[in-house]
Amino acid sequence: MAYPRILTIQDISCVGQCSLTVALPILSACGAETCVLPSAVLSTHTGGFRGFTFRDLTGDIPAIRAHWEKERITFDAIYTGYLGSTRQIGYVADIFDTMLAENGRIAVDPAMADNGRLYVGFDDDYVAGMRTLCARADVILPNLTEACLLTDTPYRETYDEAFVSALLEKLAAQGAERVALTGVSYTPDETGVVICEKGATRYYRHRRLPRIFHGTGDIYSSAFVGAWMRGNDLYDAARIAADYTAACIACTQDDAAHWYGVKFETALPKLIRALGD
Ligand code: PXL
Repeated sequence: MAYPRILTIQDISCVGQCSLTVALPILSACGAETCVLPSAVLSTHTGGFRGFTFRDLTGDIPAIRAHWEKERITFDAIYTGYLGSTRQIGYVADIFDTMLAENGRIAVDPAMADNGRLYVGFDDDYVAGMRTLCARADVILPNLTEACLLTDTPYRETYDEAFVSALLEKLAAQGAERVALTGVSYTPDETGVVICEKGATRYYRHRRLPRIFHGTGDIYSSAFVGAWMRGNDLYDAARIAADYTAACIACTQDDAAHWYGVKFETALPKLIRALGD
């Protein structure tokens, strides 16, 4: 689509290079009109900072949605990430029901866990709510931990292709027929994304960089949605997003002081070049 209007729903972590502070610039760089619905405002993200503030914006959402409906605003895509509460998930489902343009697309990044653990503040009810949202999406963008939680599968550090296939089958049975599963690594030097579309899977693998950074899932998902809405198929969107995320890590990994996120801004020209005209 030439100039899609995308709504992204996720938090504002004022400091930390994740969620809306990366989604907005990345989607804009992909050439999309980007509208935002902040799910919560935090002073920083929750991964490594102590004493962060958290203002849940769940209560504001119905009036915002109602105003948009009155103005007859619709979106070509709705892309959700980290949400403010379990109750908010129901409001996001209302937005799916009422604010999507004809043939509009839904992308859900369950953004609730990594490295085998739920993020601080989330619980089983949130996971159950996220399951219902994923069932409604045209594509979901979980990492391996989130896919395990969504399917009630014990998380494993080491696994094989059969384990990943079983996860994808369970997700499909729960209604998620298109999945870009991130952080899938069968060898120590490589990692990648498995793209599953109605039972057919493809693997895009790339070099694994030595440091793990916060916010890279959001960077990946934002670039994925931006590339997908420009007309790339799921595999090409995953490839473009994975290469961009790796470039963001590469330009940050030697700076020990920059521990809380990646310098995604400096790699934006690479993303724009990869997208082409
Ligand atoms: O990157 C995911 C994310 C988004 N928003 C907040 C977070 C996290 C991960 O910890 O804490 C507030």
